[in-house]
Amino acid sequence: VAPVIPADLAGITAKHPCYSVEAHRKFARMHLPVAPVCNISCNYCNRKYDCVNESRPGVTSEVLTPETSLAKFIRVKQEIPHLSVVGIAGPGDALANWKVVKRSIELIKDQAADTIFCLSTNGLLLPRYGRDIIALGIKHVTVTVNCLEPAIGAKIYHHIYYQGRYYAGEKAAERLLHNQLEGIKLLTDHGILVKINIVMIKDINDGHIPEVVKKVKSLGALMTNIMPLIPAPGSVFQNFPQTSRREVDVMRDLCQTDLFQMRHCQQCRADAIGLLTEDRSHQFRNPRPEPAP
Ligand code: CLF
Ligand code: SF4
Repeated sequence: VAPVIPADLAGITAKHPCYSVEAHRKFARMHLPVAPVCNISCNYCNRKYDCVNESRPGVTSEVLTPETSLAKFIRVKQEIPHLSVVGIAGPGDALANWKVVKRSIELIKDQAADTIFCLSTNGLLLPRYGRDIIALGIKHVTVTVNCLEPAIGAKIYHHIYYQGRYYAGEKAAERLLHNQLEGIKLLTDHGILVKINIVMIKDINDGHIPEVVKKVKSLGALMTNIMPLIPAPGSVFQNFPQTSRREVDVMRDLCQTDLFQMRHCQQCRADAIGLLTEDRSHQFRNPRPEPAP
């Protein structure tokens, strides 16, 4: 099953290295690590690392402001002309840091209107900010949906902070899952191309993933990206087994009869830069100050 891209978004999506297999060898993406705060607590996350919903456990990225984001974008664009996408994927949640994320996007858009912007989120605040995302002209959004049932969610999420309140256990999962599904529908109803990331965790959600895929398909999602759990040291799941490549492939094969499966994800860092297959973020970190005259 191939993803069905509406004609008006086919051109830009053909240049998006995550949404298009062909594009990932030709076009680069740049992540802006402008989102340090997170509003939920996933059991596979260790806050010393970037958001695991979209990254492999690594050393936390530097955090940028809107102004330093613009300066970094200009530097990267000069060095990497085939840069097509600016994405926000942490180190926390894009929507839990919405003001900074929005300002960063606006500043870059003013300089380079042809940039494709892309967001990754846990989805808790999608009902609140979905309309702002649409108004900002963002067409590509990734939501991590690991399950549909609060009983399973309570094993994956420790707690959430929502509208000034702390929720734990099934109550937390129920609110999160509800907002994720409502948010996905809001976005797809407005033509946003929604990709769903799913972290495959053995004996927790693995048997349930085909149902998740069917559900997000019914809400209009374009594709799912089933990713292996990589147990992060210091996380609740640190001693869980890493999901093998083979197990993930078997699940993707099973689910592809329903929905297109992304198979080239590199689980990149929140400050990744370059082609998906060659991260050049180290080249652009902490620029050396100009030598004194
Ligand atoms: Fe970044 Fe994510 Fe946008 Fe891509 S990454 S915000 S959709 S521009 Fe891509 Fe990296 Fe996999 Fe993400 S390979 S972790 S899927
Ligand atoms: Fe960590 Fe990302 Fe989950 Fe937040 S959404 S707790 S940053 S994995």
